[in-house]
Amino acid sequence: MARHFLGLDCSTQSLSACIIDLDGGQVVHRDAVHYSSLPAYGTRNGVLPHDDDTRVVHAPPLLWVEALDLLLDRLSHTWGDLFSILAISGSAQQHGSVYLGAAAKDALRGLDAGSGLASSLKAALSRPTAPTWMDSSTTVQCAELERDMGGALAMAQATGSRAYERFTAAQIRRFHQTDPEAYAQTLHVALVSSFLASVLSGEVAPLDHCDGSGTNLMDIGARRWHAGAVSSTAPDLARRLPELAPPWTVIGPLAPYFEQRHGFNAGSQSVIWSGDNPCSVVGLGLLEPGAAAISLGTSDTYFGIMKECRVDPHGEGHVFASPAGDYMTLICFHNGSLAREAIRDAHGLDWAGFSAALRATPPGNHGRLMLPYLVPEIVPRVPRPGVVRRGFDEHDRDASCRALVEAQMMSMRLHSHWMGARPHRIIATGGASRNLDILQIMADVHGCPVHQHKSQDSAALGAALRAAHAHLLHRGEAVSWAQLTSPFTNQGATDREVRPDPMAEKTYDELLPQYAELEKAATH
Ligand code: ADP
Ligand code: XUL
Repeated sequence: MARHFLGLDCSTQSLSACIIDLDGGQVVHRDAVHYSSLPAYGTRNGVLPHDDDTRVVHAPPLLWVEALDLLLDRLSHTWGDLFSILAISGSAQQHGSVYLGAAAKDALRGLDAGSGLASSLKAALSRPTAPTWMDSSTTVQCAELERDMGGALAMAQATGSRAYERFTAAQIRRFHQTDPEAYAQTLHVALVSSFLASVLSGEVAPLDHCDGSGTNLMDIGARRWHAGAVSSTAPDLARRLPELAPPWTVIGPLAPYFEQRHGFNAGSQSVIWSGDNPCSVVGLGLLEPGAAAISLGTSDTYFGIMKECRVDPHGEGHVFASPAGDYMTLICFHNGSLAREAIRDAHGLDWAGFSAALRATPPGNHGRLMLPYLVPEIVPRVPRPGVVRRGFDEHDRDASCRALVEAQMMSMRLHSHWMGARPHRIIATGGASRNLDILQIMADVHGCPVHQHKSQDSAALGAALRAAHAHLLHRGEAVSWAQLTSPFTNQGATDREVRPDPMAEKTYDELLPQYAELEKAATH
C-alpha cells in the first residue's frame, strides 16, 4: 500500500494541503481553502481590520480551525479516503500567538465530531483574536524587552533576533499590560503552529525549535526557553509556554475527532508543526549554504542555511533553528504581495497588465526609484507608512510597477549582506513566484540564476516531508534529508530557470548605492 503523508499550511490568506506519496516520490494531491470563503469572520486578506490603530493586526483562531474542517471535508471528496495517511504535520505563519484558558484542555480532549472544531473550541480561548506577524503595535514593549536583556545586540545574541514587534514576546507583554485580567485567565500561550498541532492531537502540543526561534524567548544556542527573557516578558509566563521539542517529534495519534468526522485511520500520527519559512526550507530542498530562497507570499522573505549561529550585527535579520538541525537565516519584508497588489489595483491592472508594465520599462527604470512603505516596514524598520518616489509621480503606471519590484529586490540584496557571500542561485517560491517578469528582476538585481520552484506551496510540501521524516524516525528507520527531499525538489524538465542579463546586472550594481542613499535619508 502506498505511504501517504499530509502537509497543511495555515498561511496569512489561506489554509492549504499537500499530500505526498513517499514511495512514488511525488505530490499526489493539492487543495486550499481561502479564508474569504468564510466571510462570517469578517477578515480581509486573512486579518481583522482595526478601526483605531492600523498597527494592530489580529486574526480569529476559530477561522483557522473552521477552515481546517472545510479543507479536510474537501480532501475526502476531491482526493478520496484519508485512511491511508500515515502522519500529518503542518506549517503556519510565524510569531502569531493564541491564548487558551482553563477550558482548553477539556475542549481539546473532547472535540465533538457532530458540532465541528470551531464550536468545540470556542470556550477554549481566553482571547478571541490572535496577534499576527503583521502586527506592529509593540514598539514600546520591544524597547522595554531589549533594555531588560542588556540591549538589542545582547537580545540578538541570546535569542537569534533583536526584539521585533511581531515576535511573540513583545505581543505577550503588550497583552499582559493592556488586559491583565485576560492574561491572568490564560493558562497556555500557543503559537499558531502549536495551536493547530494541539487541535490535531487533542492535547496541548509542544512548539518546535524552529518556530520557537521566532519568539525572542528561546535561547537560540541551547534551544530551550531563555529564563531571563521569559521572566522579563510577563509574570508567570514560564508555566504558560508550551514545551519546546525538535521539529521531528511525533506528538501521538490524531485526536479521535479526525477518525470520526473525516475518516482518518485511528493510528495516524500527529507530528509537531513548524513555521512556514522553516517548512519552506525543507520543501525547497535547501539543505546546504550557498543558495538562497525568496518566498513571495503575503510577506516577502529571504532565507538561507547557516552551519553555525552568527547573528546580524545590524539587528535586521534573524537566525532561526532550521528543521534539518542547524541554523537558517531570515529577513522578512512586510510590503510584499499586498504592496504589489495595491500598486496593481491603483492602476486598474490585472497581473498580465502588471507584467506588461514591467516589460515596457527598462532595467534601472531610468533612475526612477521608490521606497514602497505602504504599510509599516519591518526591514528597514519604518514604524509609520509612507511612499517615497524619485523622478516620477503616482500616476505613472509603468514606472510605478517597475519601481516597486526593483525596490523590493534591491532592498533584499542590501539587507542580506550580513549573511556572507552572495548566493550562487536563488530558489523562488510563494504566490508571486509564478510571475516570470518579477523573477527576471530578481535575477538581474541579485546577479544569479533564479530557479522557479515547481509549485508555489513549498511550505505545505515541506510540512508533508517533515511528517514523513518524523514517521520514519519514529519507526527507527534511518532517513537522510537529502534522500527524502530530492525526488520532490530536484529540478525537472518542467521547471524554469531565469538567468540574469549581464547588462541589467551592471545597471543594478550602479543603482544600488543610490537606492541605499535614498533609503538611508528616509529612515534615519
Ligand atoms: P500566503 O502563503 O502568505 O498566504 P501566497 O504564497 O499564497 O501567500 O501568495 C499569495 C499572493 O500571491 C497573493 O496575495 C497575490 O498577490 C500573489 N500572486 C498571485 N498570482 C500572482 C501573479 N501572477 N503575479 C504576482 N503576484 C501574484
Ligand atoms: C517571518 C514572518 C512571515 C510569516 C508569515 O518572520 O513574519 O514570513 O511567517 O508568512
